[in-house]
Amino acid sequence: GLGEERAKVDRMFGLMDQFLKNDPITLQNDILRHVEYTVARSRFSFDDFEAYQALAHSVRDRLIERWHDTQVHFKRKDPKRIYFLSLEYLMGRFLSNSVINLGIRDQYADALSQLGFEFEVLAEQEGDAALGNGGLARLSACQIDSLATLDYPALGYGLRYQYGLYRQVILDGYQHEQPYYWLNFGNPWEIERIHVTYPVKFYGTVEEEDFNGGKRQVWVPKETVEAVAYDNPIPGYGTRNTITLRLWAAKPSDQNDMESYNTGDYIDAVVNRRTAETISSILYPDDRSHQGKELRLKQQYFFVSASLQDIIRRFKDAHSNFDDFPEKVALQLNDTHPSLAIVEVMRVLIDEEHLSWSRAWDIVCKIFSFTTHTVLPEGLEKIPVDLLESLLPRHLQIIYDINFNFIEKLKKRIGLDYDRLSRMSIVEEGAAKSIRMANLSIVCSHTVNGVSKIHAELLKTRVFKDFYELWPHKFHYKTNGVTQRRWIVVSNPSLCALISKWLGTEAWIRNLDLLAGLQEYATNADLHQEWKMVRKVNKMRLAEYIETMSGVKVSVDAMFDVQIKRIHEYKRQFLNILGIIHRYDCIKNMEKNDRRNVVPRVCIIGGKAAPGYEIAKKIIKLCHAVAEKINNDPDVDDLLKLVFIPDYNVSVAELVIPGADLSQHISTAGHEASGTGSMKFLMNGCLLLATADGSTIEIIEEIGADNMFLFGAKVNEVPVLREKGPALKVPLQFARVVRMVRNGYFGFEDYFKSLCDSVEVGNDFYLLGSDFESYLEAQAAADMAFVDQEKWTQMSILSMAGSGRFSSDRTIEEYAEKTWGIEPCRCPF
Ligand code: GPK
Repeated sequence: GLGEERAKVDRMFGLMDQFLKNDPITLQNDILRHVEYTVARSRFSFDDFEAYQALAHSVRDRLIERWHDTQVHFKRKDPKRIYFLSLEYLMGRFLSNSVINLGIRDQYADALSQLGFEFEVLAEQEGDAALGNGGLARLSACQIDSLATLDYPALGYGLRYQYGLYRQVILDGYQHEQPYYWLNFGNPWEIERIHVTYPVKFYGTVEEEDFNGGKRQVWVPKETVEAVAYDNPIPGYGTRNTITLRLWAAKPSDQNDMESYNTGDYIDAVVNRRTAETISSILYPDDRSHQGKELRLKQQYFFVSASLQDIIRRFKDAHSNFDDFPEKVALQLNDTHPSLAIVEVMRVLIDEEHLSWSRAWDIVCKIFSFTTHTVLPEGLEKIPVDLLESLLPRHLQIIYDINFNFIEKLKKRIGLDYDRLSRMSIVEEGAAKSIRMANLSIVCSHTVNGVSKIHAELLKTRVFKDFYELWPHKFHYKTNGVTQRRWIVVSNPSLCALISKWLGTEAWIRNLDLLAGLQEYATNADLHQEWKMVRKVNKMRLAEYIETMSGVKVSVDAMFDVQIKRIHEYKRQFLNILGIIHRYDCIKNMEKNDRRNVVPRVCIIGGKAAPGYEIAKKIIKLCHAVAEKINNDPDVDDLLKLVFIPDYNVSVAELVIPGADLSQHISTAGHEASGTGSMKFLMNGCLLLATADGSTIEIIEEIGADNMFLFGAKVNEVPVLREKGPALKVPLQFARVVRMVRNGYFGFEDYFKSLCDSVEVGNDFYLLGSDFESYLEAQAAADMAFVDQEKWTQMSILSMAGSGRFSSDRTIEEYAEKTWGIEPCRCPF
């Protein structure tokens, strides 16, 4: 029986030891064995890529071992688990991160060098896992790393897109998108679980049927697709715990086409089966705007249905009463993308498990928490009712019922305030009726989290004001963080060594608050010297990359000024470029002698524009047009360079961030929910030039305004400035640089016209004009500070030393304790 089974597992657990050894000889044999038998190349002749593959398989074996142990341990302890539901993960490369978290990087480096290979060179053979767009997706990846490191019983669910985020190719300065079929060369970091599959159903009708003397609604679906699990083991750092990121792939189901096979349409039937695979084949490349497309809705439901079947199956393995569900299961909704999960839980509990509505509703209200990542209205998802009706008719009914109950209760609370009732309704009436996924998520979740303090304020006072007034207790925030494992240890090994040396410990890798211990050395001359050395080496590496990518030679003595992130009007890359034009214009109009006083700059911009986002694409083209002019102007020479880094992604970030002196986070105040790039720069000792927006406001609290270059309108000033409309004061310099673009100084005047129009007085929604003067002042202050290298180095050290709060470990601990109610479950040994 069960007791015997348990005793057997206990016995095996007692005997268990690390099976695979990690000394260099074992590792070498292991790599060669994989060259010969897994990669199927001769062990006497293989290239760097094949060496990478073999190496990756050797690491994979070690991941699998710990992953098995962790799963067995979780199963025995049966703790409450957190299920993290996200449609996007930007994991980047796995190799370096894995061996570092496993604690065997140096052993591998030794083993490889004896075979004549360099670890770093092989690591670069790996392509990024880019299953997401921007900050939201990278946040999921950082949080997964923290969940593993902090020993939480967590499981991340996602989709295994075959086409990841498109590759950005620049032709004549214009962005082109190329499909990124990333699985072309195999993926050693995943384990295909051919037996972990679930049917997912779509379309059909809802029928009424007799049940227990009454009536009930049943869904009779028409189409079935199979979901297959692909497990990606995620190792924690400094722990044996290795958790699962389970990504679903769609496969044709045999349940569909029994009939058509008999009609003689064999070929058509087989061809049709293949359309099932399209459900999980492509990542939508727009970050935030989602225009009610059927395929997108199919993806969302496919994801939700497979994940919930898996979660419920695991629950039922050990429990028989659904009233215990909230004690064992916490579901985290990463934005509204997975919010159909709410409806699906209701449907399964009522229609399949035969719970009453009120029992099911009780359970739902205890298990979901929701994090929102934006304040922009276009970021709030809406699903057209007619789409839902045809694809998921029973779900639509359930949404209507949830909404009916909600509105009835609401009327009792607030009376017949129809404006407010209609604002809060889950269903948006109008020509095209739609479902407001944010409203659904708020109504059904016990907690709504923002991603920074100011973001939560804006949610409470503007975006979700009505809901906040109704349920103030639901609204919280957990300021975002990033993982120091990837953003310092993996990407900046020399800084990592320096920190450990000066702190006398590596404990900061699991407890980033310890970085504050470096504050006392902020003026130490020896530290300054080592610090500058580390930074210079990183800048040289970046300079080399820039030269290969763009052909532009840059001097490492110049200030490296970086803005890398998705291209968006609210992030104001255009403001940056206009500032660069101003700088160029100043240099051109200077006496030759005065040019000696100019602080040399290398301006670096990188980021992708959504394929349909016209203005964002024009910003990319403008960057290239301006760069062409500046970089070829002998008057300017080394005083100013502008480079656009193509195809920005996680591994490009790992290279660029450690080499940056200054980084820009210059969104119009009140628009960046948090921003996480700034945290990565901070950890690497890069100074920030920023507006008081998102998490920057909290960074100021940690490192002090003196150690950064702040500018621009504050959150509360923005609406006041917008009110002024055409009466808004704009500096002459701003008008001048915009005119240069408009009049064709950089060519392409027709193409740039609409871009220029978007910042004309009266039209300048993101307030580039009114922030311009203060932006230039902040830039001038940065120049001044850079001239005094001791001062700069001190600010740089203090930036890094003040970054402890921005570890995703801190964020995840807050979620675990305050929102999810889960505890660590550490695998022994
Ligand atoms: C927010 F709404 C969205 C979105 O669709 N995609 C995305 O990347 C970002 N985000 C915010 O823009 C950032 O401010 C924030 O730091 C990040 O999500 C993570 O919370």
